[in-house]
Amino acid sequence: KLSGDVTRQLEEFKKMPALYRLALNELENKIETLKTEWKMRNGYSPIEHIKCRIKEPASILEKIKRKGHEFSYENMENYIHDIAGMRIVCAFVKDIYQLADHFAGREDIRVIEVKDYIAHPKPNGYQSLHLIVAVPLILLEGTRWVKAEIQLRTLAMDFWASMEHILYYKYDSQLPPHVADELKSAARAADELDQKMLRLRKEILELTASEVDLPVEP
Ligand code: 0O2
Repeated sequence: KLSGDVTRQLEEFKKMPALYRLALNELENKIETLKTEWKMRNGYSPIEHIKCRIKEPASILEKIKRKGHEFSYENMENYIHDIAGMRIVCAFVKDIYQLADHFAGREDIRVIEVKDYIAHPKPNGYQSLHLIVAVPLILLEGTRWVKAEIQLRTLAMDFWASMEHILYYKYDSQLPPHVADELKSAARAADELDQKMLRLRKEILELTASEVDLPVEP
């Protein structure tokens, strides 16, 4: 006969995919609302597009192992924060921080942790702002706050990260140094592209403002 604790863990484990899926749907709705409202207000939304995914069981197991833990429901809850994952792709870096500030001020999203790989890129060149958040799910048993990871990136950062993911991420052996250097230099190129686009935006805004005599946005 299974002990009470194991039975409870099994029950939780069975409910898990549905809970994460529902929480992710809630989060997606919030972001869609925000996107539409921003567009109606300013004619422009800082959100280019969003993508959601639930982590595959095999990938959860592999990540717990990679982090040096045994598989258990507790370890999964404690160490894996990105079972529900959302990626928000923005046009400009300043949009990313504007969104992160917005999330920090909301009552229906708790920001638990911020990992700023834009200010501090990973050694391989990876850039993104990661937020570990919790969103409330109103269930019959009461309110349950479910964790999710939001990755915020520019289009250029997303291009680099998607390519790197295809090419190398989770590749088991060491990369030859010249390949690692090339990847890093591609990340710098993405960063330069972001900065160039921001300069262009500023110039275009200045031109538009001078034509119609409007104050220029900072
Ligand atoms: P997948 O397959 O994309 O889901 P920690 O903060 O140390 O507890 P964690 O969760 O590894 O652990 O934190 P981190 O570094 O914030 O990474 C979370 C996710 O960010 C990864 O999930 C990737 O999606 C993405 N990521 C992080 N580093 C890189 C990188 O160097 N290149 C790319 N392309 N993506 C990266 P997974 O589960 O590792 O992978």
